[in-house]
Amino acid sequence: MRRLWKGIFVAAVVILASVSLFIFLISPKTTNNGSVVSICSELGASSVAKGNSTASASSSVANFLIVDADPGGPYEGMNGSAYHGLSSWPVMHVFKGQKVTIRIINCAPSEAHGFSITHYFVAGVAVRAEQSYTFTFIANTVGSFRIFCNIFCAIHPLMQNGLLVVS
Ligand SMILES: [Cu+2]
Repeated sequence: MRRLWKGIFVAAVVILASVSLFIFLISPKTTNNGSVVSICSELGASSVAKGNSTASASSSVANFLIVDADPGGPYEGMNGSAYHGLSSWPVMHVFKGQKVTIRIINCAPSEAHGFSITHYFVAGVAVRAEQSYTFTFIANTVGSFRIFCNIFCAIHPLMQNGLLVVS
């Protein structure tokens, strides 16, 4: 009788493993290289967009992701700036000479959001709903530079107090 139960157990494990493998093989592979909409839908379960990040001092590059989102979600504002009152958010700390790449994705379904950095990205960009924009610069000036939305939007006051720190 014990051998019978053991056989059933082994068979169950094999069937479960096969089904899991099958589901894994047929399911679509989604990565952060996918469309903005798919990235936005994954964000709720990940910690990809932290508000404050410091680049690795030993690296020549610094990469950041900015998520714009409308009221309701954990990323409301810029990386959740709506939930941080008057404190600077997000804060990106890089080191002089690093090649900084910032990718902005706008998860808002219908509203454009802007992105600008004093000194480094004065012209700024308006990122349309469900679009992304990536730009790169060399952080060759030391200092603190404000990051803010440069176009009017419904949550404009909540997107005025980001910071780029170059040291
Ligand atoms: Cu705005």
